[in-house]
Amino acid sequence: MVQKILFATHNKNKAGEVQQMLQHVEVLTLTDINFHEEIIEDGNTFRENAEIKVDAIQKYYAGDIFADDSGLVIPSLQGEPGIFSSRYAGTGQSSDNIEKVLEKLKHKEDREAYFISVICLLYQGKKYFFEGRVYGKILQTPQGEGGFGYDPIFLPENYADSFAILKPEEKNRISHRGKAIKEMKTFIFAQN
Ligand code: ITT
Repeated sequence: MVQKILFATHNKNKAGEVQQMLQHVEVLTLTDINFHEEIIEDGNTFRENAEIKVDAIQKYYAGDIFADDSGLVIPSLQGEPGIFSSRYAGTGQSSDNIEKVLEKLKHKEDREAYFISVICLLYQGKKYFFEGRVYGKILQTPQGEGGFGYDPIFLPENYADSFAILKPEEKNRISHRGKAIKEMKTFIFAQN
């Protein structure tokens, strides 16, 4: 059984969600190992960027490591914000990213979108990948105070509330990250 795993992230919201799903495992983050450098995510895909994060940390940490690269994909905007989700508006502020999405969708009828999470896991020296997606729509205006990033404007399919209104357990149950983590968990358990 894995007792401890390093989640190669600087994002506290992601770390909180993941710790809730891996309750019997100690999930360390980059803060816990005192890694404060920026990792340059210059890959062209979520998968490449997830692997870049793991590779950057391998030299500093000897145990099992995983990284999540995730984002919001809007087909009617040619896939934007996609791999640029965290830096879409260029200010590092989620409210600005949301505003940019709403502005670009202003005259579009098609507001379909999905979140995707790709996890790269380095487990006992070998790399494995897991993916999760959740489909839905972009709301006309932000709704709710919870969650992070684009949560206030994302309405998951078959739900009446945005990700920022759903309880954290409910978001985890249906979210892109929740699904990818569940797959990783199943994989790790099967190895033991
Ligand atoms: P790390 O690379 O340190 O893990 P990050 O926030 O930079 O943190 P990403 O490069 O994977 O992570 O960018 C993901 C962005 O996509 C994130 O900052 C949000 O803007 C958005 N995003 C991903 N998952 C989300 C979720 O569950 N809810 C809302 N927005 C999400």
